[in-house]
Amino acid sequence: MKLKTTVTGLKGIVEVPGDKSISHRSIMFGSISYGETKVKNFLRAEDCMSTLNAFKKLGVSIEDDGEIITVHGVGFEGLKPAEEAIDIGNSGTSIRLISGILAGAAFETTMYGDDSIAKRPMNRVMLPLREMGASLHGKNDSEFPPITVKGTENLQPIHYKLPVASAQVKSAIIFAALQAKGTSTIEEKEATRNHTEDMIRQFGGEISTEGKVITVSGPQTLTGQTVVVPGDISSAAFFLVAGLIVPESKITLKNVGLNPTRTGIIEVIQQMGGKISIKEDNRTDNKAGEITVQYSQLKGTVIEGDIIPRLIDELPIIALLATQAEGETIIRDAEELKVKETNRIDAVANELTALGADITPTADGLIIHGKTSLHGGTVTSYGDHRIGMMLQIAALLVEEGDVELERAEAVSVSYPTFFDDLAKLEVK
Ligand code: SPQ
Repeated sequence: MKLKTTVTGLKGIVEVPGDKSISHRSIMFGSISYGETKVKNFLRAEDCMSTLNAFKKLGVSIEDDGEIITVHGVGFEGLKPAEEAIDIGNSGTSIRLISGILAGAAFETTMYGDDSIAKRPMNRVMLPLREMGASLHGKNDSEFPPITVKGTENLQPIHYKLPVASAQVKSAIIFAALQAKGTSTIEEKEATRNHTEDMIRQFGGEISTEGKVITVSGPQTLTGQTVVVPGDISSAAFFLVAGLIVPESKITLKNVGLNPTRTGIIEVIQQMGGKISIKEDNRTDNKAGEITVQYSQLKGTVIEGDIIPRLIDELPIIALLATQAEGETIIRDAEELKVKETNRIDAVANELTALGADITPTADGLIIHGKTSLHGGTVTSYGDHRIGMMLQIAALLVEEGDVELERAEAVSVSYPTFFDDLAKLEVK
């Protein structure tokens, strides 16, 4: 696909679609609760549809009237064996969290996905879930999908120290712990997104967090709710950066989720001297608000430590931001980027270098020197939605030559209307 290039003065308002992490969990919590759950502003992107279709295969009735999704919850006990293996497409969140849910179901389920999913590590969830009594194995006894989960109605509680900072691993264990008889404790390496914990409380359950230790007792019974999904800050991030680096721009993002476990990018923008203002909307249950950014003179920074999980999915677009900042930006402690939809350290370094950036991959991050001007070329998303969207924002700065993006269709994994929303913004 030929990307839009040579843009100045991007202006307007974008309402980004619903949060991917919360949309997945709304279907999961709706299914394992009793009674009806209504989901408003559900993200109808490929990843979340994978979760929705997985629960249909597990015997849950789910309707979509085009506006509201209604999930007729069956409780953990009401899930039924799927007639065939479940395709979860490109979605790491689906395969890992559903493993935790199925750890308590006394039947066998196989889940598989695309070429990227076939390379995502699963030991991180398989080891603790086995310790709780479930049986899980990957392809040819490896840790890689397809994976088969055979749960047990006799799950044991666990005391587990997470070896990686991962909301997916934490959530898988929490879903299993909700079904185990007794109290489990989970110690995080660093605090990660807490949507699972928030939604347990919203659905009438109990869970407590003290520092990095989460305590949850089982078995618990949850009750269906209405979930209003806020806009996804990880999708908004592409327009935040576009507004900051395209000369003469001013963009407002409406209804963006502002859960503090997700807002690391806002702090980095402020640290780099970006012009950003936030108006919180106190009328909604989920913390959300309006964010406005303007073209800014930026300076390099260091991004490391406990902020990393709070912006992990934004690092590719933050790397582009850093190419337009004066001086050096160092990203450290981000080795988790290597096990996302693609190796995002290498993908970002290769593709931005191909467009003229000065960027060096390291074992746990990137070193970027700015400010650089970008030129045309042929680049690839590697089938990774966030790499594809980052490259389109990079292309906006290209004044000489075309930018051809291979595998552009990947953006539909999280943001099917991304190119349309960009096209709606006024340009000078
Ligand atoms: O679902 P998937 O494929 O893992 O998606 C990604 C993404 O960029 O959209 C990661 F590649 O988001 C993860 C995120 O990185 C979504 C997520 C969640 O909803 O719990 C948690 C993070 O993953 P992890 O492994 O750090 O827990």
